[in-house]
Amino acid sequence: MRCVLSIAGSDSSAGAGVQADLKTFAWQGVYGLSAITAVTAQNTRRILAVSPVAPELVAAQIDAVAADFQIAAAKTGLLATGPIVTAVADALARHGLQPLVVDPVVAASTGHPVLDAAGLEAIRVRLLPLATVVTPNLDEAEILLVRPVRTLTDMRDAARALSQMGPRAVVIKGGHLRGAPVDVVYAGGEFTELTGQRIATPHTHGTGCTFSAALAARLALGDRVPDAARAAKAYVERALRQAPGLGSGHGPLGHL
Ligand code: PXL
Repeated sequence: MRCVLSIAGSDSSAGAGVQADLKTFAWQGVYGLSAITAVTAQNTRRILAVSPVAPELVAAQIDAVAADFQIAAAKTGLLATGPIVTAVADALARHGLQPLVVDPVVAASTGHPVLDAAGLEAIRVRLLPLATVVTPNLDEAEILLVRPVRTLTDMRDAARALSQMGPRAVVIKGGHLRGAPVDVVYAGGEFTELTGQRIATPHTHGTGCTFSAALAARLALGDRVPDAARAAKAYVERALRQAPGLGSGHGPLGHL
């Protein structure tokens, strides 16, 4: 069985973070490993607290599983601080963990800080050069590039600009576009546009984590980036349709 490592935060509501990743991996038929970077206290309404894990302990979790499992792909999610991003980048390089999906969790939709300024810069300088694919949404692309990314044309320009920062491929997710949610995939110098269906539901918590986890699983199973992105998008759409309707805010997806 292929093994995929999630390096991400714990979500007490289990809709995002490592919990979403492990459910996604299970559904995709890969064995999920995890290295927890931070513990969050949150529900479907908001994040109440984020406590980063010591960078040495984050590295120790990666070292422990890399010493004993053949890891077919990895993904990163919430990383919280500059020292954690650095420890993760060092560990990924030390173990040659590839392919690597970087989900740039630079801001939470609810506004609670999830990454410090040093962490943002370390994602740009240390993590993006290691990435097989980086998967920002529009807001995350704006924060990484420090410029507006609002239209399909902006997304194509942003994908080129982000690829200059080192990742082999870029997927900019268009879930926040007005109109049809089109994802822009830039891989091997070619664009692929994935047009999805907008699903009317408030239960969208963890869509970004779920997409990047499914993408990592598909890469582990041998898909090329555009096919992996198409499969991941289809999985998120299905999980949105099957959301169990839990909580009074933005509830979790139906991963299984
Ligand atoms: O979707 C970003 C995200 C990532 N990781 C964790 C989270 C969230 C958002 O809630 O809680 C642990």
